[in-house]
Amino acid sequence: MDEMPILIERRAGYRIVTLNRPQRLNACNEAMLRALRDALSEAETDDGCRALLLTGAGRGFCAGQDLADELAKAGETSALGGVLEAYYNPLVRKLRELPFPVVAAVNGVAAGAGANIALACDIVLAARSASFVQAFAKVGLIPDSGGTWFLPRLVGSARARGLALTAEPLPAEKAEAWGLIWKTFDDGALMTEAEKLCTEFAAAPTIGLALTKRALDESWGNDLETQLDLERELQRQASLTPDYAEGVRAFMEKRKPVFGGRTVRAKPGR
Ligand code: T3D
Repeated sequence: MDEMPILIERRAGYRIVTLNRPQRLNACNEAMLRALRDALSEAETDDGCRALLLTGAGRGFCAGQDLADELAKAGETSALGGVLEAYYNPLVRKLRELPFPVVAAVNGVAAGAGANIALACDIVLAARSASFVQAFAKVGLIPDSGGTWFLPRLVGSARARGLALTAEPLPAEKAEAWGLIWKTFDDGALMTEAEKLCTEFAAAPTIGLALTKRALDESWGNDLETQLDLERELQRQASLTPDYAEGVRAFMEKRKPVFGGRTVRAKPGR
């Protein structure tokens, strides 16, 4: 029987999703893409899930599309557009929209769509031995899965073009120095640090974090006036959550706040 293409571990307040085709550096075949889609949807509908950790089994994070899979067949002009429409684009959208932080723990090479799936996560942590490769140029494709959107925004035009046009691997520490990712850790410490962060997120004011994700994402398309209006509206929503009341109360009482997360609902508008 085939191995499960992804593994899901349920922890207190968060889930770990592990891409699990280590013999192919966790390259995505159709079964994996479907399983990943279902895992994200399940996490979204579980109010007890307040963070998600995405990582890879073995020595790689994800080598992008499995080039040996039916999905990658060349020669049919509409085929790859259809694959993006059916799988990769919804995946990237979902990662951005999930109502809690998504942490990528990039344990090894992240190539092609695998690199850009990592960049679609809210926080990218990487092992010192990991690297990011916009491998598309080597096989005659363009960076997809949001690559052409994330790269220039994260590292600027010159570096985005260099990475995309040469497919040169970017080592994790340089990726951190360039602002492509959040932090790098020694290989042996990566998962401990990633889980520590998810544990913190699992006790955080989740609705406030979800609204923060939205404000940051929408800022790319907004001028300052529009963004100020958006901040006013989202802050109004945040201030109506019991977690805001608890945060202020806990501060005044000089104690640690106990946030309800996603199970708390905003009071009616005012
Ligand atoms: O449908 C569509 O195609 C549209 C969507 C496209 C999105 C994309 O992601 S296109 C880009 C696809 N990915 C790539 O082009 C990356 C291909 N892989 C590599 O360039 C290298 O493997 C790496 C730079 C990632 C790592 O190199 P290295 O030397 O550490 O490992 P390796 O020996 O190349 O790979 C190990 C094994 O994994 C090897 O299998 P083997 O020889 O031991 O049986 C290799 O063939 C396999 N593998 C790695 N990447 C893929 C793969 N098999 C299938 N597809 C892969 N993408």
